[in-house]
Amino acid sequence: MNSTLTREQHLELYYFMRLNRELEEQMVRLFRQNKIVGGLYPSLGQEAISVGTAYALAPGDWIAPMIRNIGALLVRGFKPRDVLTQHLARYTSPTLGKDGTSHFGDLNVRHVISPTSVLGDLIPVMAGIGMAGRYLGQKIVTMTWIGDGGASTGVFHEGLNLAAVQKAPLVLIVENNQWAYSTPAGKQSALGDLADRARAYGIKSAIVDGNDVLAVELATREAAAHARAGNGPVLIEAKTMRMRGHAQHDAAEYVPKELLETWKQRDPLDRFEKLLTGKKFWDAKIKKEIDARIAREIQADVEFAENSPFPPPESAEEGVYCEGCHTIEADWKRPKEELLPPLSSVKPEWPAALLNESHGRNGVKRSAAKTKSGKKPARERVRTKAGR
Ligand SMILES: Cc1ncc(C[n+]2csc(CCOP(=O)(O)OP(=O)(O)O)c2C)c(N)n1
Ligand SMILES: [Mg+2]
Repeated sequence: MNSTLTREQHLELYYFMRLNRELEEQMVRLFRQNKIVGGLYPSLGQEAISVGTAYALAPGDWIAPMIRNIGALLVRGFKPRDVLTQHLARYTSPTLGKDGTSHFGDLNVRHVISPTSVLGDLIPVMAGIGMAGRYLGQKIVTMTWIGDGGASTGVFHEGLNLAAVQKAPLVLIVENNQWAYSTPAGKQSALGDLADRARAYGIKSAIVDGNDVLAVELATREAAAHARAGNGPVLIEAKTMRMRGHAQHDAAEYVPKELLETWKQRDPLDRFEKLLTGKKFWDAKIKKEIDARIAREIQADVEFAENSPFPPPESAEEGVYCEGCHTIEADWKRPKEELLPPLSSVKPEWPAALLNESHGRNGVKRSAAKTKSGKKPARERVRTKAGR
Protein backbone atom coordinates (compact mmCIF):
# COMPACT_ATOMS: atom_id res chain seq x y z
CA MET A 1 0.00 0.00 0.00
CA ASN A 2 1.32 3.41 -0.94
CA SER A 3 1.45 6.42 1.29
CA THR A 4 -1.65 8.60 1.00
CA LEU A 5 -0.07 11.68 2.51
CA THR A 6 -0.52 15.04 0.77
CA ARG A 7 2.30 17.22 -0.56
CA GLU A 8 1.97 19.46 2.52
CA GLN A 9 2.30 16.46 4.80
CA HIS A 10 5.39 15.29 2.90
CA LEU A 11 6.94 18.72 3.41
CA GLU A 12 5.99 18.67 7.07
CA LEU A 13 7.72 15.31 7.50
CA TYR A 14 10.84 16.78 5.90
CA TYR A 15 10.63 19.81 8.22
CA PHE A 16 10.51 17.65 11.35
CA MET A 17 13.27 15.29 10.23
CA ARG A 18 15.56 18.14 9.24
CA LEU A 19 14.74 20.02 12.47
CA ASN A 20 15.51 16.85 14.44
CA ARG A 21 18.89 16.49 12.74
CA GLU A 22 19.94 20.15 12.83
CA LEU A 23 18.91 20.51 16.46
CA GLU A 24 21.05 17.52 17.45
CA GLU A 25 23.98 18.74 15.33
CA GLN A 26 23.71 22.06 17.15
CA MET A 27 23.76 20.24 20.48
CA VAL A 28 26.90 18.35 19.44
CA ARG A 29 28.57 21.76 18.97
CA LEU A 30 27.31 22.90 22.37
CA PHE A 31 28.57 19.65 23.90
CA ARG A 32 32.05 20.33 22.50
CA GLN A 33 31.87 23.79 24.06
CA ASN A 34 31.17 22.06 27.37
CA LYS A 35 27.74 23.66 27.63
CA ILE A 36 25.66 20.49 27.68
CA VAL A 37 25.23 19.44 31.28
CA GLY A 38 23.96 15.89 30.84
CA GLY A 39 24.51 13.22 28.21
CA LEU A 40 23.78 13.56 24.54
CA TYR A 41 22.34 10.47 22.85
CA PRO A 42 22.29 11.12 19.12
CA SER A 43 19.61 9.78 16.81
CA LEU A 44 21.62 10.48 13.65
CA GLY A 45 20.27 8.16 10.95
CA GLN A 46 17.15 7.29 12.97
CA GLU A 47 15.13 10.48 12.45
CA ALA A 48 12.63 8.79 10.12
CA ILE A 49 11.56 6.50 12.95
CA SER A 50 10.95 9.14 15.63
CA VAL A 51 9.21 11.47 13.18
CA GLY A 52 7.30 8.93 11.07
CA THR A 53 5.86 7.03 14.03
CA ALA A 54 4.80 10.11 16.01
CA TYR A 55 3.32 11.71 12.89
CA ALA A 56 1.01 8.73 12.36
CA LEU A 57 -0.90 9.11 15.63
CA ALA A 58 -3.97 11.24 16.38
CA PRO A 59 -3.61 14.34 18.59
CA GLY A 60 -5.29 12.77 21.67
CA ASP A 61 -3.09 9.66 21.62
CA TRP A 62 -0.33 9.14 24.18
CA ILE A 63 3.37 8.61 23.61
CA ALA A 64 6.33 7.80 25.83
CA PRO A 65 9.54 8.59 23.96
CA MET A 66 13.00 7.30 24.81
CA ILE A 67 16.04 9.54 24.92
CA ARG A 68 16.76 9.01 21.19
CA ASN A 69 13.26 10.19 20.20
CA ILE A 70 13.66 13.96 20.17
CA GLY A 71 12.00 13.90 16.74
CA ALA A 72 8.81 12.55 18.33
CA LEU A 73 8.83 15.40 20.87
CA LEU A 74 9.07 17.93 18.03
CA VAL A 75 6.18 16.35 16.14
CA ARG A 76 4.15 16.46 19.34
CA GLY A 77 4.61 20.24 19.54
CA PHE A 78 7.62 20.73 21.78
CA LYS A 79 10.01 23.40 20.52
CA PRO A 80 13.80 23.30 20.12
CA ARG A 81 13.96 25.63 23.13
CA ASP A 82 12.43 22.94 25.34
CA VAL A 83 15.10 20.45 24.28
CA LEU A 84 17.92 23.00 24.44
CA THR A 85 17.04 24.41 27.85
CA GLN A 86 16.79 20.85 29.16
CA HIS A 87 20.24 19.89 27.88
CA LEU A 88 21.74 23.14 29.15
CA ALA A 89 19.90 22.59 32.47
CA ARG A 90 18.37 26.06 32.57
CA TYR A 91 15.61 27.28 34.85
CA THR A 92 13.39 27.94 31.81
CA SER A 93 13.33 24.26 30.85
CA PRO A 94 10.29 22.00 31.24
CA THR A 95 11.90 20.46 34.35
CA LEU A 96 13.14 23.84 35.66
CA GLY A 97 16.74 22.85 35.07
CA LYS A 98 16.64 19.65 37.09
CA ASP A 99 17.52 17.29 34.23
CA GLY A 100 20.31 17.40 31.67
CA THR A 101 18.66 15.39 28.90
CA SER A 102 15.15 14.94 27.58
CA HIS A 103 13.40 13.41 30.57
CA PHE A 104 10.31 15.57 30.33
CA GLY A 105 6.72 15.26 29.19
CA ASP A 106 3.32 16.89 29.30
CA LEU A 107 0.33 15.08 30.78
CA ASN A 108 -2.20 17.79 30.05
CA VAL A 109 -1.95 18.94 26.45
CA ARG A 110 0.55 16.95 24.42
CA HIS A 111 0.02 13.61 26.16
CA VAL A 112 3.70 12.82 26.45
CA ILE A 113 4.89 10.59 29.28
CA SER A 114 8.39 11.50 30.37
CA PRO A 115 11.08 9.00 29.38
CA THR A 116 12.62 6.99 32.18
CA SER A 117 16.16 5.65 32.03
CA VAL A 118 15.08 2.17 33.02
CA LEU A 119 14.81 0.40 29.70
CA GLY A 120 11.50 -1.34 29.05
CA ASP A 121 9.56 0.06 31.99
CA LEU A 122 7.48 2.31 29.79
CA ILE A 123 5.92 -0.69 28.05
CA PRO A 124 3.61 -1.75 30.93
CA VAL A 125 3.02 1.93 31.73
CA MET A 126 1.76 2.56 28.20
CA ALA A 127 -0.25 -0.67 28.21
CA GLY A 128 -1.88 0.61 31.41
CA ILE A 129 -2.66 4.01 29.95
CA GLY A 130 -4.28 2.33 26.96
CA MET A 131 -6.36 0.17 29.28
CA ALA A 132 -7.32 3.21 31.38
CA GLY A 133 -8.48 4.95 28.22
CA ARG A 134 -10.82 2.06 27.64
CA TYR A 135 -12.41 2.46 31.06
CA LEU A 136 -12.67 6.22 30.64
CA GLY A 137 -14.43 5.78 27.33
CA GLN A 138 -11.58 7.24 25.25
CA LYS A 139 -10.62 5.76 21.88
CA ILE A 140 -6.93 6.36 22.41
CA VAL A 141 -3.83 4.58 21.20
CA THR A 142 -0.59 4.58 23.19
CA MET A 143 2.90 4.20 21.78
CA THR A 144 6.41 3.78 23.07
CA TRP A 145 9.81 2.84 21.67
CA ILE A 146 12.42 0.32 22.75
CA GLY A 147 15.85 -0.60 21.36
CA ASP A 148 17.23 -3.97 20.29
CA GLY A 149 18.99 -4.11 23.68
CA GLY A 150 16.00 -3.00 25.72
CA ALA A 151 13.93 -5.71 24.03
CA SER A 152 15.90 -8.24 26.12
CA THR A 153 14.61 -6.98 29.46
CA GLY A 154 12.12 -8.96 31.51
CA VAL A 155 9.73 -6.04 31.63
CA PHE A 156 9.57 -6.03 27.82
CA HIS A 157 8.06 -9.52 28.02
CA GLU A 158 5.83 -8.74 31.00
CA GLY A 159 4.56 -5.48 29.56
CA LEU A 160 3.85 -6.82 26.11
CA ASN A 161 2.19 -9.93 27.45
CA LEU A 162 -0.04 -7.82 29.68
CA ALA A 163 -0.93 -5.62 26.72
CA ALA A 164 -1.66 -8.69 24.59
CA VAL A 165 -4.02 -10.47 26.98
CA GLN A 166 -5.80 -7.22 27.79
CA LYS A 167 -5.92 -6.20 24.13
CA ALA A 168 -4.52 -2.83 25.13
CA PRO A 169 -4.32 -0.35 22.26
CA LEU A 170 -0.52 -0.21 22.33
CA VAL A 171 1.87 0.26 19.43
CA LEU A 172 5.39 -0.77 20.38
CA ILE A 173 8.21 0.36 18.13
CA VAL A 174 11.33 -1.78 18.37
CA GLU A 175 14.05 0.45 17.05
CA ASN A 176 16.63 -2.07 15.91
CA ASN A 177 19.70 0.06 15.32
CA GLN A 178 21.91 -3.04 15.59
CA TRP A 179 23.81 -1.96 18.70
CA ALA A 180 23.09 -1.74 22.40
CA TYR A 181 26.06 0.28 23.54
CA SER A 182 28.86 -2.04 22.29
CA THR A 183 26.74 -5.22 22.07
CA PRO A 184 25.71 -6.14 18.52
CA ALA A 185 22.09 -7.25 18.02
CA GLY A 186 23.30 -10.75 17.10
CA LYS A 187 24.58 -11.21 20.64
CA GLN A 188 21.34 -9.87 22.05
CA SER A 189 18.95 -12.32 20.43
CA ALA A 190 19.21 -15.43 18.28
CA LEU A 191 16.28 -14.17 16.20
CA GLY A 192 17.06 -12.58 12.86
CA ASP A 193 13.93 -10.45 13.17
CA LEU A 194 12.96 -9.13 16.58
CA ALA A 195 9.43 -8.74 15.18
CA ASP A 196 9.14 -12.53 15.53
CA ARG A 197 8.82 -12.04 19.28
CA ALA A 198 5.24 -10.90 18.62
CA ARG A 199 4.22 -14.49 17.88
CA ALA A 200 5.01 -15.45 21.46
CA TYR A 201 2.44 -12.95 22.69
CA GLY A 202 -0.17 -13.72 20.02
CA ILE A 203 -0.10 -10.21 18.60
CA LYS A 204 0.31 -8.61 15.19
CA SER A 205 3.71 -7.45 14.01
CA ALA A 206 5.35 -5.68 11.10
CA ILE A 207 8.89 -5.11 9.87
CA VAL A 208 9.65 -1.78 8.31
CA ASP A 209 12.64 -0.06 6.73
CA GLY A 210 13.40 2.45 9.48
CA ASN A 211 15.18 4.75 7.05
CA ASP A 212 12.08 5.22 4.89
CA VAL A 213 9.87 7.77 6.63
CA LEU A 214 6.82 7.09 4.47
CA ALA A 215 6.99 3.35 5.13
CA VAL A 216 7.40 4.01 8.87
CA GLU A 217 4.46 6.43 8.93
CA LEU A 218 2.20 4.08 7.00
CA ALA A 219 3.07 1.00 9.09
CA THR A 220 2.41 2.96 12.29
CA ARG A 221 -0.87 4.39 11.00
CA GLU A 222 -2.08 0.90 10.14
CA ALA A 223 -0.93 -0.45 13.49
CA ALA A 224 -2.71 2.38 15.32
CA ALA A 225 -5.94 1.68 13.43
CA HIS A 226 -5.66 -2.01 14.35
CA ALA A 227 -5.09 -1.21 18.02
CA ARG A 228 -7.79 1.49 18.15
CA ALA A 229 -10.35 -0.92 16.74
CA GLY A 230 -9.79 -3.16 19.77
CA ASN A 231 -7.67 -5.82 18.11
CA GLY A 232 -4.81 -5.55 20.57
CA PRO A 233 -1.23 -4.32 20.44
CA VAL A 234 1.10 -4.28 17.47
CA LEU A 235 4.87 -4.64 17.52
CA ILE A 236 6.72 -2.87 14.71
CA GLU A 237 10.39 -3.60 14.19
CA ALA A 238 12.06 -0.69 12.42
CA LYS A 239 15.43 -1.71 11.03
CA THR A 240 18.06 0.98 11.05
CA MET A 241 21.60 1.77 12.17
CA ARG A 242 23.01 3.83 15.02
CA MET A 243 25.31 6.15 13.08
CA ARG A 244 27.18 7.52 16.10
CA GLY A 245 28.31 6.18 19.44
CA HIS A 246 25.92 5.31 22.21
CA ALA A 247 26.33 8.85 23.52
CA GLN A 248 28.57 11.75 22.69
CA HIS A 249 31.37 10.41 24.87
CA ASP A 250 31.50 7.08 22.97
CA ALA A 251 33.67 7.01 19.82
CA ALA A 252 32.12 3.62 18.86
CA GLU A 253 35.39 2.20 17.56
CA TYR A 254 33.86 -1.25 17.92
CA VAL A 255 31.50 -0.61 14.99
CA PRO A 256 32.94 -1.77 11.64
CA LYS A 257 33.59 1.21 9.34
CA GLU A 258 32.13 -0.63 6.32
CA LEU A 259 28.83 -1.04 8.13
CA LEU A 260 28.60 2.69 8.72
CA GLU A 261 29.55 3.33 5.09
CA THR A 262 26.77 1.03 3.83
CA TRP A 263 24.16 2.68 6.02
CA LYS A 264 25.33 6.17 5.11
CA GLN A 265 24.13 5.40 1.58
CA ARG A 266 20.67 4.79 3.09
CA ASP A 267 20.50 8.06 5.00
CA PRO A 268 16.80 8.76 5.68
CA LEU A 269 17.04 12.48 4.91
CA ASP A 270 18.98 12.08 1.65
CA ARG A 271 16.50 9.46 0.53
CA PHE A 272 13.46 11.55 1.37
CA GLU A 273 14.92 14.62 -0.32
CA LYS A 274 15.36 12.61 -3.53
CA LEU A 275 11.78 11.36 -3.25
CA LEU A 276 10.43 14.90 -2.84
CA THR A 277 12.37 16.01 -5.91
CA GLY A 278 11.22 12.97 -7.90
CA LYS A 279 7.58 13.67 -7.02
CA LYS A 280 8.09 17.36 -7.88
CA PHE A 281 6.83 18.29 -4.40
CA TRP A 282 9.50 20.96 -4.09
CA ASP A 283 12.35 22.73 -5.81
CA ALA A 284 15.65 24.21 -4.64
CA LYS A 285 13.92 27.43 -3.56
CA ILE A 286 11.37 25.70 -1.32
CA LYS A 287 14.07 23.54 0.27
CA LYS A 288 16.17 26.62 0.93
CA GLU A 289 13.22 28.35 2.60
CA ILE A 290 12.49 25.40 4.91
CA ASP A 291 16.16 25.00 5.81
CA ALA A 292 16.50 28.74 6.48
CA ARG A 293 13.42 28.69 8.71
CA ILE A 294 14.90 25.80 10.71
CA ALA A 295 18.25 27.59 11.08
CA ARG A 296 16.44 30.74 12.31
CA GLU A 297 14.32 28.82 14.81
CA ILE A 298 17.27 26.93 16.25
CA GLN A 299 19.45 30.02 16.46
CA ALA A 300 16.75 31.98 18.32
CA ASP A 301 16.26 29.12 20.77
CA VAL A 302 19.98 28.61 21.36
CA GLU A 303 20.21 32.30 22.28
CA PHE A 304 17.18 31.96 24.54
CA ALA A 305 18.66 28.91 26.27
CA GLU A 306 22.14 30.39 26.68
CA ASN A 307 20.67 33.59 28.11
CA SER A 308 18.47 31.70 30.54
CA PRO A 309 19.58 31.40 34.17
CA PHE A 310 20.57 28.20 35.92
CA PRO A 311 18.11 27.14 38.61
CA PRO A 312 18.49 28.87 41.97
CA PRO A 313 20.09 26.47 44.52
CA GLU A 314 17.05 26.53 46.80
CA SER A 315 14.89 25.08 44.01
CA ALA A 316 16.68 21.75 44.55
CA GLU A 317 14.40 21.06 47.48
CA GLU A 318 11.22 22.06 45.64
CA GLY A 319 9.03 19.67 43.70
CA VAL A 320 10.66 16.58 45.16
CA TYR A 321 7.45 15.38 46.75
CA CYS A 322 3.98 16.26 45.55
CA GLU A 323 2.29 18.35 48.20
CA GLY A 324 -0.84 19.06 46.23
CA CYS A 325 1.26 21.05 43.75
CA HIS A 326 -0.58 19.63 40.77
CA THR A 327 -3.92 18.05 40.19
CA ILE A 328 -4.21 15.32 37.63
CA GLU A 329 -7.79 14.65 36.70
CA ALA A 330 -8.57 12.00 34.12
CA ASP A 331 -10.61 13.01 31.10
CA TRP A 332 -13.79 11.07 31.86
CA LYS A 333 -15.94 10.42 28.84
CA ARG A 334 -18.59 8.58 30.87
CA PRO A 335 -20.25 9.15 34.26
CA LYS A 336 -17.76 8.39 37.03
CA GLU A 337 -20.47 6.74 39.12
CA GLU A 338 -20.55 3.90 36.61
CA LEU A 339 -17.07 2.82 37.67
CA LEU A 340 -16.62 3.88 41.26
CA PRO A 341 -17.98 2.17 44.39
CA PRO A 342 -20.64 1.08 45.25
CA LEU A 343 -20.55 -0.28 41.68
CA SER A 344 -17.44 -2.37 41.35
CA SER A 345 -17.87 -4.83 38.55
CA VAL A 346 -18.97 -2.95 35.50
CA LYS A 347 -18.14 -3.76 31.92
CA PRO A 348 -15.43 -1.66 30.33
CA GLU A 349 -16.39 0.44 27.37
CA TRP A 350 -14.20 -1.45 24.99
CA PRO A 351 -14.65 -2.17 21.34
CA ALA A 352 -13.01 -5.58 21.65
CA ALA A 353 -16.09 -7.69 22.14
CA LEU A 354 -14.02 -10.84 21.85
CA LEU A 355 -11.57 -10.00 24.62
CA ASN A 356 -9.83 -13.26 25.55
CA GLU A 357 -12.30 -15.29 23.54
CA SER A 358 -9.83 -16.65 21.05
CA HIS A 359 -8.39 -19.09 23.58
CA GLY A 360 -10.76 -19.44 26.50
CA ARG A 361 -9.85 -21.85 29.28
CA ASN A 362 -7.80 -24.82 28.15
CA GLY A 363 -8.73 -24.15 24.54
CA VAL A 364 -12.49 -24.30 25.23
CA LYS A 365 -14.33 -21.31 23.90
CA ARG A 366 -15.97 -19.37 26.69
CA SER A 367 -19.07 -18.70 24.67
CA ALA A 368 -19.82 -22.45 24.65
CA ALA A 369 -22.05 -22.20 27.69
CA LYS A 370 -23.88 -25.34 26.77
CA THR A 371 -22.78 -28.59 25.14
CA LYS A 372 -24.41 -29.94 21.98
CA SER A 373 -26.79 -32.02 24.05
CA GLY A 374 -27.96 -28.89 25.81
CA LYS A 375 -26.36 -29.88 29.10
CA LYS A 376 -24.06 -27.50 30.90
CA PRO A 377 -20.33 -28.20 30.45
CA ALA A 378 -18.78 -30.58 33.00
CA ARG A 379 -16.94 -27.81 34.81
CA GLU A 380 -20.12 -25.94 35.61
CA ARG A 381 -21.98 -29.10 36.58
CA VAL A 382 -19.32 -29.93 39.17
CA ARG A 383 -19.59 -26.46 40.58
CA THR A 384 -23.35 -26.72 40.94
CA LYS A 385 -23.01 -30.05 42.66
CA ALA A 386 -20.56 -28.64 45.14
CA GLY A 387 -23.06 -25.92 45.85
CA ARG A 388 -20.66 -23.12 44.97
C1 LIG B 1 17.10 -1.94 32.54
C2 LIG B 1 18.32 -1.19 32.08
N1 LIG B 1 19.47 -1.86 31.89
C3 LIG B 1 20.58 -1.20 31.48
C4 LIG B 1 20.56 0.15 31.27
C5 LIG B 1 21.82 0.89 30.82
N2 LIG B 1 21.70 1.23 29.39
C6 LIG B 1 21.24 2.41 29.00
S1 LIG B 1 21.11 2.54 27.32
C7 LIG B 1 21.72 0.97 27.11
C8 LIG B 1 21.85 0.38 25.73
C9 LIG B 1 20.50 0.32 25.09
O1 LIG B 1 20.57 -0.24 23.81
P1 LIG B 1 19.26 -0.32 22.94
O2 LIG B 1 18.11 -0.79 23.74
O3 LIG B 1 19.60 -1.11 21.73
O4 LIG B 1 18.94 1.20 22.56
P2 LIG B 1 19.87 2.23 21.74
O5 LIG B 1 20.84 2.81 22.71
O6 LIG B 1 20.53 1.46 20.65
O7 LIG B 1 18.92 3.25 21.22
C10 LIG B 1 21.99 0.39 28.33
C11 LIG B 1 22.54 -0.99 28.51
C12 LIG B 1 19.33 0.82 31.49
N3 LIG B 1 19.21 2.13 31.31
N4 LIG B 1 18.22 0.14 31.90
MG1 LIG C 1 20.14 -0.42 19.87
